[in-house]
Amino acid sequence: MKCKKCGEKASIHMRQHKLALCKEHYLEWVPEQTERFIKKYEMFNREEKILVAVSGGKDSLSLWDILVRLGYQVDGLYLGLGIDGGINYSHESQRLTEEFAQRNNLKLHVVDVEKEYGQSIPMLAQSSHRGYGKPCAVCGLAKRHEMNRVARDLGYDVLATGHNLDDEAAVLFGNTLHWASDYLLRQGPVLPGTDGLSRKVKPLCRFYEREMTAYAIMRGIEYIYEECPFAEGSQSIFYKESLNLLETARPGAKLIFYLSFLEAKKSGNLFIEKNESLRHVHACPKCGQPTTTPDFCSFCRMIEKAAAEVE
Ligand code: Q46
Ligand code: ZN
Ligand code: ZN
Repeated sequence: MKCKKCGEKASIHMRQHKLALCKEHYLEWVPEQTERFIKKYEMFNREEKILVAVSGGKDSLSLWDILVRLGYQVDGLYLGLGIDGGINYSHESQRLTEEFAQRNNLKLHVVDVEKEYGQSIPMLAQSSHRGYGKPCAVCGLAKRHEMNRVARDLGYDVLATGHNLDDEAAVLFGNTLHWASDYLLRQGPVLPGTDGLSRKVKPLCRFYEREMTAYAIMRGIEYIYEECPFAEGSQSIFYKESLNLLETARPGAKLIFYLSFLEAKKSGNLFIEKNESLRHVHACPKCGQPTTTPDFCSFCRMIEKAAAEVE
């Protein structure tokens, strides 16, 4: 297989695009495509301040790398979740993130959830009679809350995450199986900001996971290979594997699934009634972030209850 641009030996072949490229041209192609998606979905411009949530994984570090190469004003945010799992996941992912920032002379904010609130994610998940139970539910809630808080407090215009096509297609698959209409309405490359909530963007949402792995490796980015120990056996992994079966038989199926959804949504052809509850938004009296739950937001309630149990 030869590179379509220069005819040298190709390093990657993307069947769904019918495109093969050598290392040099692949490392040019990825930022070019990213720039195209940023413009197409009107994610942000070069005057805006961007905060990218970095986990130490290949996607978020590559996203940071790409945005810097494209000349955007972008700083990083690492959230310390206190997840151990034998491989000391949090410690290792933080070390790799800090190294990346240092090596490239980039500004990184580090927030430790346990230091900030007196509880790590596993502690919050373990606290009894709260009903939050699963670590990923607690973790997702805490991550969304903290990313938003830091972006707001430090004056960033946009929050960027490294979700790739495999992530987005798996979420879409799950939401479709459950016909979760309010989630479907909110899914997309851009979630517009509202009062107190930053705009959220996913510039890598059209890249396959293997394309991001190839990018990280070709760029020599050192990232954490291990998955979070809580990810094992999760539903989203099962959805990803199911979609991979489909993709093997029909190259491009994942991309078509996701892009057709975006098209249907844009043209108003999704038969979803607007959820009433989305409209009753008020500011949480404790942290000021918008919420639809009565009184305090779910995050502040979770922290309060967990703290009360410790006392
Ligand atoms: S970090 Fe958190 Fe993920 Fe680990 S506990 Fe679950 S949600 S799996 S992306
Ligand atoms: Zn080439
Ligand atoms: Zn709150």
